[in-house]
Amino acid sequence: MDLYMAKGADIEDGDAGTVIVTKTKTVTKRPSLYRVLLLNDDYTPMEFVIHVVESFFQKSREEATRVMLHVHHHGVGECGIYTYEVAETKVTQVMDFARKHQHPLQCVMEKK
Ligand code: TYC
Repeated sequence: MDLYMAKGADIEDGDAGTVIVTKTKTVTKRPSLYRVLLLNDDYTPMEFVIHVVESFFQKSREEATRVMLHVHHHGVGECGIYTYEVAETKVTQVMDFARKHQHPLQCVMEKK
């Protein structure tokens, strides 16, 4: 659903001596949201995944442990919901960090 916001009246000077009043309507679209997901694998240490969730997704150690265990048991789990650019940045940060530490951890985003 689009949101319509009425802006103020614009006053333009048209033909000689004629004042034209126009109204501007701004259409504001709410940004699409994306889930950032972690995928399970058999090799990435649990402690590493907890650290990733804590440090890149601003979760408490308790919440990060809960997310890690959910992924471990169900194969996939949500770390957070963000606008496109933020979600993309999180995915890149996690993938770069996992590669740097030679873990096969996978992080993906999906449109809500
Ligand atoms: N399954 C991994 C293990 O037993 C732990 C793990 C959890 C790996 C979550 C990835 O996204 C993941 N060491």
